[in-house]
Amino acid sequence: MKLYQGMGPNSYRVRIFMAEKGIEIPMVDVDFAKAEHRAPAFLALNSLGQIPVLELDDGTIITESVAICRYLEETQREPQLFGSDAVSRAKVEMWNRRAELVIFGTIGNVALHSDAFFRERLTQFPAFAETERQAVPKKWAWLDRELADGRPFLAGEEFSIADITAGVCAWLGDVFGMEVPDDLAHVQRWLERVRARSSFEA
Ligand SMILES: N[C@@H](CCC(=O)N[C@@H](CS)C(=O)NCC(=O)O)C(=O)O
Repeated sequence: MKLYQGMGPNSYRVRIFMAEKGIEIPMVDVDFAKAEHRAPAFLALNSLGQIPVLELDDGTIITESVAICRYLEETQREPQLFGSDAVSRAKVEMWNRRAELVIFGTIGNVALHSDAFFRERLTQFPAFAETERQAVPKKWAWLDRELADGRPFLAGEEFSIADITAGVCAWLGDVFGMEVPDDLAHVQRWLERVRARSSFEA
């Protein structure tokens, strides 16, 4: 088994997930600067030309960070990062989706519509990037209101993949100059808790 990975939030999500589980597998670094993700050999692995990609020993290819994490969860149950019973699994799914759709999507749109790296991938609308940039603090404020109930992690009492996704959103925000506002005490407390985990150094 090996993981094709490199720069960016999605590879980071999978590396954190693996670190939480103590999984170590060979990694192949894909260098965007050398356009390795556009090389025919890589496109044969992932026709979208994106990382991360997990290649199993029998040649099976799994793309999409959450799908990769789900595979790893199935093959190594502990610690359980997708929930442990019907309710917690649903809550983790719910919060991972919310972190992706509400926060990741908004920060991602800023990057997609303003960063030179994506210029060839899509028609950029800088005004849309600016609107989305202004929306980011509101998304974190929404999360702050949610976390006001005092739960330690997004989906409840246990750390999960939803915290990995949202924690990586905070990291991505830092990279693009959209830090989590200081006055959001609940999100700041959660972020401190999550960032203190050694897995976030992955
Ligand atoms: N939905 C995919 C997104 C993967 C993705 O967008 N990866 C980025 C790096 S974080 C990438 O490879 N970008 C290169 C490109 O889009 O050209 C996932 O969750 O893994």
